[in-house]
Amino acid sequence: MNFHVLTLFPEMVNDCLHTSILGRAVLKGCISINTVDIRDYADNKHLRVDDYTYGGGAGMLMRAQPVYGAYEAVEKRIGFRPRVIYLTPQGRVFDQQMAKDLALEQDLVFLCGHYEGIDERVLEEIVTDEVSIGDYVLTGGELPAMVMIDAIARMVPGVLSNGDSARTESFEDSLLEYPQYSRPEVWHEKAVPPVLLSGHHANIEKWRREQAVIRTARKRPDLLERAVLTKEEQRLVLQVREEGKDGSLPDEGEHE
Ligand code: 6GU
Repeated sequence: MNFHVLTLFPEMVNDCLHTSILGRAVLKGCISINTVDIRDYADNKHLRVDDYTYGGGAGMLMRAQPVYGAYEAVEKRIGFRPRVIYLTPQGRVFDQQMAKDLALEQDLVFLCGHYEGIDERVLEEIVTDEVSIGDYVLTGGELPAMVMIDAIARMVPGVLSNGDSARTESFEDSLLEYPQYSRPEVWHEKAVPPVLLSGHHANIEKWRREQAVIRTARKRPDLLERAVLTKEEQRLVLQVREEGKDGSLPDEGEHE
């Protein structure tokens, strides 16, 4: 998978995305990160990328010309019109399903805006998807682009070393992940749940699934609308709802 990022801050994006797991994925050839400096495509001798807005009002806008130039450079390089994702709080809110779907593309272009936005006319010509990462306002599209690239890249085959770890965590089956423990067996007088030391794999799987259901019911009950639960699991959810009614915090351990 090739990620192309059109940005005024290529070093910010490059440094971040060549670190840790994504850096290793680049070295392995599973993904590539191609940052394109929009300023390199400005056609005026001062390399200006921003300008005032027609009609007045506060703030500057990114000019259409250098943004289009940066886009054309990518199109020429890959030889077809790719999906272009514009990062904006006005877009559809990003989620795990979108990350999975986008991971199937060969090339993805991320357009990072700054100032008060980008001239509408270039957006009309090149943007195929508008995406937000949540209901709050950021200063630019770089952080959202990096958030999306991280989430998408880890769904690309070969990026995660353990083939399983992409499947068995939070949001799989619309459930949060179960609690996990490592050594020592007792820490600050808290013991690891005994079932995890039993070596009985069927019981361990059953316990983990129950914990995932309980956690989701407690922390993110909204996710359960999309989860497929057995009758027994639905009873667990009802139990958690009852616990919450007296205003006390439910005890994590009581369903072991
Ligand atoms: Cl994608 N961009 C900006 N600038 N702010 C945001 C956002 C995106 N998503 C949430 N806030």
